[in-house]
Amino acid sequence: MDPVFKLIEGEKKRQSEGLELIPSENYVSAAVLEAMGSVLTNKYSEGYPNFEGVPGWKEDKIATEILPNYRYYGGQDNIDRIERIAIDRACRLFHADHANVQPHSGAQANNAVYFAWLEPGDTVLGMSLPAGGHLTHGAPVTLSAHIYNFVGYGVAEDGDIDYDDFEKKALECDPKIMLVGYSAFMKIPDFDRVAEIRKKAVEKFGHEILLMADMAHVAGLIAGGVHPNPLDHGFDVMTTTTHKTLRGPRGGIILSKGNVASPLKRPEKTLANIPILIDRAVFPGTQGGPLEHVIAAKAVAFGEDLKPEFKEYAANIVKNAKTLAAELMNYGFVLQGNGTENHLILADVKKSFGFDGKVYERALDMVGLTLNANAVASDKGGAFRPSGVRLGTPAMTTRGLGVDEMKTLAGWMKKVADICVKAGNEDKLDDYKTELDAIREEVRALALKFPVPGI
Ligand code: DSN
Repeated sequence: MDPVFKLIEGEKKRQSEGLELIPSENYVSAAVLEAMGSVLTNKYSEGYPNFEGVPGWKEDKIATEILPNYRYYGGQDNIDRIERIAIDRACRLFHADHANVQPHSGAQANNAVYFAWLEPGDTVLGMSLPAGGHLTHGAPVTLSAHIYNFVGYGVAEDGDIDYDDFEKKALECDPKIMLVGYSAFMKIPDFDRVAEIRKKAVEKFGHEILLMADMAHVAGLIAGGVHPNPLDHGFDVMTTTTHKTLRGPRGGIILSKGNVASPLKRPEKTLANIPILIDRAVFPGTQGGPLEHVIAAKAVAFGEDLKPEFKEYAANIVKNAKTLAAELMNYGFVLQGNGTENHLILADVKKSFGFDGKVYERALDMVGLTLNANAVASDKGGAFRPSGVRLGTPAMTTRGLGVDEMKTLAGWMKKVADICVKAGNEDKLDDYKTELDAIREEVRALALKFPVPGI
């Protein structure tokens, strides 16, 4: 047997016997796995299906409707229908006029929006990386930061967006895009306030400004109705990954408001035409052949996200996160923002206990609890020795863990923190192997009671 398959078995065991606390990870259903591992991976389909009738396209027309398309290869009958189902379901989930379901990832989705709307040198106002923004929101190491000018806004003492700073910068830097999005932020953004700031900036600078939301972390909460939807609050575009709270395959999508039409003709660069500009920017602008097996898996996941039980799942994610945050604070963990309003928790372990996030990440790995070391606001530790850890509840909630288990989990996290205080650094953790192994066995026993879907 190819050793790769042995390693896949090893990964199944790791996932089954441990608990996933990384807030950007989740477990897909067996149906999503099946669509992703299908023969659709054999097909080339550069271009797009015809958008006529989407959204609201009736899936029961699958067998009869004739579907002209904008593709560069033949043999697209099934592919076109699958992609139309994915587009229609994505539009319904997020109240969008159009969805591009082809981005291979969230980074590809963001880069396509920039390419659709900006000229080289144009300015984007986005959350800075140390404040919780994403690499693609302007980190100097990225391609987009080489092409465009990014101005970063920060978070205030309470962990929320510093809206005064946002407004001041918006009225100074002449942005072409104002971007709300993040990778480590636990408040609910005030989308209306940002829309108001856009109005002022448009009045001042006299040109259209694109309002963009990167909701990769909370898209599932939006779909589940427990988080506001930026597209309902004046935003033009929303990007997201599909594998986090949305619980689909790894990938990205772009939702937008505006005119939906053939991507073959270059439209005027206006906000009204943003869906067409985005389609052209994804293909051929920044990507080649779409991954239709992944698009099929996105469609299946969106079908699951539209079901009533997904609303319950989204509500439970938040309930679990709030419980876990409260328990951790009782144990002396200092949390950025003093808790959470979504699925994500950022703990400043340096301030709480004196060790850094990397030591804690390593120690928790040893007991089967997986999270990631993460910078906190105004971190002095740098990217490799950050002061905090980031964790969240989407994956555990999928497995069915509830508030009782969150309390148990917080207890284990405190015990591991006490061991880290004694050990001081990673090299000394092995001296406490007996204590760590005892916790590992408890974690394994609990994890096995809550099976991973699809395994
Ligand atoms: N890597 C993702 C996260 O963990 O937030 C963002 O791309």
